[in-house]
Amino acid sequence: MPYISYHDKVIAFKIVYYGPGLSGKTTNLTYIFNHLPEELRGDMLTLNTSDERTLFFDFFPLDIGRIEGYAVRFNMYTVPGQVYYEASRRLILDGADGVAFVADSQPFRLEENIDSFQSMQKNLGHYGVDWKGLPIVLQYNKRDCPNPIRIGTLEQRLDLDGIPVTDAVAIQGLGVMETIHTLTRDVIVRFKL
Ligand SMILES: Nc1nc2c(ncn2[C@@H]2O[C@H](COP(=O)(O)OP(=O)(O)OP(=O)(O)O)[C@@H](O)[C@H]2O)c(=O)[nH]1
Ligand SMILES: [Mg+2]
Repeated sequence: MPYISYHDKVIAFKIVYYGPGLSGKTTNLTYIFNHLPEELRGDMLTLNTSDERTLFFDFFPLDIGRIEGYAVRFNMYTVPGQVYYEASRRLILDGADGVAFVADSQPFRLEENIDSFQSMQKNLGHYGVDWKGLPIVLQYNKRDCPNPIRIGTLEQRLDLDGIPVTDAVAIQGLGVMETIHTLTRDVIVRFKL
């Protein structure tokens, strides 16, 4: 559930970009950040290793307007994808209202996508959250790579019937806005129900 301040009239949702290392989570967030009007967003915080990998998380707040008198904010996060940061990933997932799962379409990354999705399911379960009830968008990123995995592969392997899917070349901005629009719409719809 989002954080609601009745006093300040603010509703804050948490959006998390999850996925295996180097799948393009930070690239998605940076693109969104750079293509928003400045007045809608706060500063972007990135904590990187020396080789540009996410160390803990990336973050920026996005104010999208008002719903019934309440200012609506999306707090946008990425997790670090490298295998040994599992504890950080779990921590960042706490309280997520929606997840964009950024998969890497390169064929040799298939199993890492699957492991990462399963770790997300497990980490949500740790907080008592059934991932099936959570808005999730599955983004097949890096569609510009040679022989990208077929769309549908991950849904089939992970039994994800009906999950919203987008395809993207995040490095060129393709599919990035579509992914976040789909996700934020689903998050708001779920909240209003
Ligand atoms: N060819 C191609 N490269 C991409 C695409 N999206 C991202 N990349 C590249 O992939 C590399 C990793 O991108 P990041 O956004 O840092 O990946 P990440 O998922 O944040 O990685 P971690 O922080 O380690 O989990 C960078 O060199 C990006 O430029 C894409 O659509 N196509
Ligand atoms: Mg990153």
